[in-house]
Amino acid sequence: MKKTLNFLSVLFILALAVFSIRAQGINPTYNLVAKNFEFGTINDDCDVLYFDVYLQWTNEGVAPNYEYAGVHLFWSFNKNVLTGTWPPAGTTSNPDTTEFSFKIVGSEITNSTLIPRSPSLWTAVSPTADIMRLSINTFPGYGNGFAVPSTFPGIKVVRMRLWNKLGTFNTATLDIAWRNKPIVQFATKVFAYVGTLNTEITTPATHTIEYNNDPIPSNCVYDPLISLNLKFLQEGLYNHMFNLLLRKDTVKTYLRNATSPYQLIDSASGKIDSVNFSCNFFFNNSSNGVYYIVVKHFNSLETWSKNGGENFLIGITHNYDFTASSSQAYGDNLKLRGTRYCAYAGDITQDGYIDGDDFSILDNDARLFLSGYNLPSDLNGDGFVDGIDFIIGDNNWQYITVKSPLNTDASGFKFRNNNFIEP
Ligand SMILES: [Ca+2]
Ligand SMILES: [Ca+2]
Repeated sequence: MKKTLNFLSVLFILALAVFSIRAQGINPTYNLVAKNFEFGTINDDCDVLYFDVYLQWTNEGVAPNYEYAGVHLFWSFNKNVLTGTWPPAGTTSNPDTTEFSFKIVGSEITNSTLIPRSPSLWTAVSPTADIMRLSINTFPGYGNGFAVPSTFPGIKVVRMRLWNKLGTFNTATLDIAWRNKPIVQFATKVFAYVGTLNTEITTPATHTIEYNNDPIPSNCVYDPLISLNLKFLQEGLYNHMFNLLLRKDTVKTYLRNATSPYQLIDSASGKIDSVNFSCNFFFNNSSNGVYYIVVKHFNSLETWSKNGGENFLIGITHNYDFTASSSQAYGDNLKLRGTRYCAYAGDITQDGYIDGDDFSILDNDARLFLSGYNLPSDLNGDGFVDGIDFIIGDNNWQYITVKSPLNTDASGFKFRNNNFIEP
């Protein structure tokens, strides 16, 4: 029996050894993906395109590991999206000329000597194509590469930025594609340490690009036409002793025509910063015009900008500060806290009135000791409905209403639907 066991043990150890030698010889497989294509603005609308390159190990449990050795990345693309003189100056490394910029602007690879290098643009031959290129970095040597993760989406090898410095991209399709084998010259290659050997493991079939190839700058044509830097405070969330907002809450901002019937033109959402009380809003569906700015927050009173509206121009950031003076709001409809003006707290029902209906909800929730995140009756945003919220709402329960040019009397006071102002 003992002999048999020993014999079985030897067999088992041999089998393990053979398996481990074989496993060490198995190449890792991977996905190489270019994605998250996004347009942005540096000097002109839509003059810059960003995208990420991710590498993910895909045969965990088959290959023992994927130790990164390097990647050499090439894409063909349509140079006609760019407006400068082609080819750009320099052929091997031209990340930043007066007309073009193709740069690495981010990476999750912590060892910078492993990030691909020398981004450049030029025209390749055999076959001819206009290309973007990232060169492989120095191979680190076995044991010095990092483990490529198998969890989605893998590691961000680089975030790239293609900037057309002369202005908005030309309208054309980008036609970006991996330049792959069997092309010999300037083809994408992927290397790993297999066992201890630096091994090329390139499999073009797993190189993909997640991009809707509409003529560019398709998702940027309307983005951003009008931008608004808004300063706004919610009375409930604002602690004037510490000059801070207790929470960064989402507010929704609307543009409405400044003339009757004050048609709704556009909307945008954003979070008010708890320290500088500001947020940038981008309106994609507006043209030049005079608009009222209307701000809504889920338990504050809807607040309109001052009488007459604001003049908005495409491409120019409009600044508006509701906190500086009560006169910044239509009908001076702001409440002073410390030295700053805030939107009234307490329109829990969001009907445009702070009144008994809201008070009842607060009263009821306080009796139930309600707690939680984003409760409409939690006016100060501390997670509890209690006496503090009553104090904040104090004095607001008697007829604070939205003031706007809509449904109002001459002072902008909002009527109920029956035009009756409750006592
Ligand atoms: Ca209400
Ligand atoms: Ca509270």
